[in-house]
Amino acid sequence: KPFKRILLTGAAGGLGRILRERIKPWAEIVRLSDISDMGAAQAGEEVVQCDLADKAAVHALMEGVDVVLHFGGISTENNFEAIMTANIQGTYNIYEAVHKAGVKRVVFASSNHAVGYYKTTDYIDANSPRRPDGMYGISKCFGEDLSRYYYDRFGIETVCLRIGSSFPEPINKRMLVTYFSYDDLVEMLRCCLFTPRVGHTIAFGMSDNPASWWDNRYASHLGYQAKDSSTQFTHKFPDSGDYPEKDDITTIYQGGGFLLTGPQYK
Ligand code: NAI
Ligand code: 15L
Repeated sequence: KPFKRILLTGAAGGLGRILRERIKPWAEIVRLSDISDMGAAQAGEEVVQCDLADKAAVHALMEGVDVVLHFGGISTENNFEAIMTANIQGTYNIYEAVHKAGVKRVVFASSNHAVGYYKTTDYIDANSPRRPDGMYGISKCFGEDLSRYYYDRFGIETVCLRIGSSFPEPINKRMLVTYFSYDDLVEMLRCCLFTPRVGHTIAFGMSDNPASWWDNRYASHLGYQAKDSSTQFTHKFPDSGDYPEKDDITTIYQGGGFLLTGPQYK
C-alpha cells in the first residue's frame, strides 16, 4: 500500500464515517481520531480518542504518521470560544505536531464559508480575497493561512479543500450548486494525496454541477475530474421565483443559511 499510516481526524463525523472505509486501500494503517466515540478499531485501524485542543495528545497522535486528512473540528457556525478551541487551537496543534513528526503532507478540510460573503452572482477562484461569512469561516481562513506559513517556512505541503456541500444528496436549491458527492470527495482526496507535488494548493470541492460559483483553475495540477453532478436532483427543487431572491440574504450570498447564524443575529 502507498502509505504506512494515514491519520484521519474527525473520524466520528459525517464525512469521517464515510472516509474511514474508503481510504483503507491507501495505507497499511488508518489512524482514526475524534473527540467522540468511534467504536472499536477494525482490521488495519487504530483508534485514538482525543481533543484537538489537547496539545500533548495531538503530538502523541502524530507519531509514525505519513499524511494527515484533517477533518476534525466544529463544522458549523458557533460562538467564538468554541470555534477558537476546536478549530484554531486544534489546527495549530495539528501543524505543530506535523512539523515535529516530519509529516510531509496534509489535506485540510476547509470550507466554502471562507468565501461565503461573495454573492451567488460572483464567480471566484483560489486567488480571490477570502470573505468569510462567520466565525466558522474565519477559522477556516486561519487554517488556510497557517498551512501556507508551514509550507513557506518548512516545506510541509497542504491542499486546503474548500468543501461545498458533501452530503448524500442536495437538500435545498443552493446545494444544487455546492453539491460534492462522496465519490467525488474520495477521488479529490486521492488526487490530493497522490499528485507528486502540491505545494500549497487551495481547491474547491464540488461535483460537476450545472451551475458553479467557483473556478478550480489553480488546482488543475491535481488532475481532479468530477464524475457526479447535482443534475439528477434538480427536479426536487423546482423554480419558485427569482434566484437570487430579492432581500433574501440566504440566496444573495454564497454562504446561504450561514448568513443568518453569525453573532449579529443572536
Ligand atoms: P461533522 O461535524 O460531522 O464532523 C466533525 C467531527 O469533528 C465530529 O465528529 C466532531 O466530534 C469532531 N470534533 C469537533 N471538535 C473536536 C475537537 N475539539 N477535537 C476532536 N474532534 C473534534 O462534520 P463533517 O460534515 O463530517 O465535516 C468534516 C470536516 O469537513 C469539518 O472540518 C468541516 O468543517 C469540513 N466541511 C464539511 C462540509 C460538508 O459538506 N460536510 C463542507 C465544508 C467543510
Ligand atoms: C460547511 O462548511 C459545513 O461543514 C456543512 O455542514 C455544510 O453546511 C456546508 O458547509 C454547506 O455550505 O452546505
